[in-house]
Amino acid sequence: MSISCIFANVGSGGHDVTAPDFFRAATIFDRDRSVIGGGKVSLRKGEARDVLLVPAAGTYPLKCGHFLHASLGMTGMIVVE
Ligand SMILES: [Cu+2]
Repeated sequence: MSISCIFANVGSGGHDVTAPDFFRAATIFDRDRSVIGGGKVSLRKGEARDVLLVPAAGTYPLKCGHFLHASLGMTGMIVVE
């Protein structure tokens, strides 16, 4: 089953969703391959990106890859059941 993942940055600066294991395990539709670079989706302030994919079951870590952002708490987990 494919899902549409909406990544939205409502913060005051740039951020990304770095989850290389999640994106590597998922089937990414051709139209959205260019959105995911280096296992992450980069978002400018106020930007949102819609990515259509088929996720693989598992638990995957995610973080913001910007300098010090993960240490400020921008981390999480993606759980696909
Ligand atoms: Cu960040």
